[in-house]
Amino acid sequence: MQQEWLAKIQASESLPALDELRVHLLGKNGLITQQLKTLGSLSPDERKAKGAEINVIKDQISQEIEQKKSFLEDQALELRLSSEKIDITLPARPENEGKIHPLSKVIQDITKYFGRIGFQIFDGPHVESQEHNFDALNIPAHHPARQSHDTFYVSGSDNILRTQTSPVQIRTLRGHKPPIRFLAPGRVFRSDALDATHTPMFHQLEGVVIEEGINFSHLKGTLIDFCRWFFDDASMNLRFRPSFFPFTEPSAEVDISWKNGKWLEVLGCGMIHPTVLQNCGIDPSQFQGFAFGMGIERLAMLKYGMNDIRPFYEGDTRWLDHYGFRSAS
Ligand code: 2NM
Repeated sequence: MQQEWLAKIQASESLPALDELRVHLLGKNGLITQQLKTLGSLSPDERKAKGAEINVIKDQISQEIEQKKSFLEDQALELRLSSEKIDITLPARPENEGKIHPLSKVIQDITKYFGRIGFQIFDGPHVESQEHNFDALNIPAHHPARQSHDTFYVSGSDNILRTQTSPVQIRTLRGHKPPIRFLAPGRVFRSDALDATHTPMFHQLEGVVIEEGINFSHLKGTLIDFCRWFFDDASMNLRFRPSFFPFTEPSAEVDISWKNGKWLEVLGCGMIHPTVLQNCGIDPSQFQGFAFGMGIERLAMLKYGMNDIRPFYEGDTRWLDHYGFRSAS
């Protein structure tokens, strides 16, 4: 019988068939189990001899079943592996792919450039105190920028929506000892006229360098090289035009010479006013610095040839599909 069952185990062709055999032989009511049950009626000597004999057979059958089982399992796996393989040379099905928004792309590019030359990035709240947004920046109470037609006031408090990202500079400079270089990109809010180039919320990116011995040539070199990199034109001409900001002295606006030979303003900058440094606990006789600021939407529109700012915030995926970018690079 033992030879007969071993042959059947060998011959079984599937895991369920093998399991059926196992139950038939070794299960609760299996043939071998039944044989073991007959031992009770034998004399002690016979029981010992027969018991040993049956157990040897049982072990052999069990072992044989286990071996066959792992053989059949391997076979099943091989079959799956060969039947489920895919042809990776087939072209991918067209999928809807998300795009990087032009604002994100411009911020990524600018932070990449300045990141390489040691600038950190800082952030701050959109709802600000007037002290951070105006007073500390040397913008006095009577200054036009402070009048309500420009500024959004938060009702029930003296707070406002920040009109520029410079309050981030104030917070950062009060919390960190110079030397320091950093950028503050983010949303700003102004109650402007609504048209193709103005919305009540837009994005700015400002940068600050404060170190011992920083002067206007550092500012010029940095911003000229940045503009040439950003607009991908190594021989681009730039013009620094004298200007005024309450928080910088001297101040300048930077124009780039555009395709049609026209000058286009792209950023504002200047040497940080000693009063602003003092307001942040920095001694202007030891540390000097420059700062600059630019409008992200304006840069994006110039670089990518767009003429309307409003679709930036409409969330129309057809627009994003056209103007968006495939990945951060
Ligand atoms: C600009 C133009 C010129 C500026 C100044 C500062 C601070 F806080 F450091 F004084 N932050 N940003 C600045 C200077 C911004 O934007 C057109």
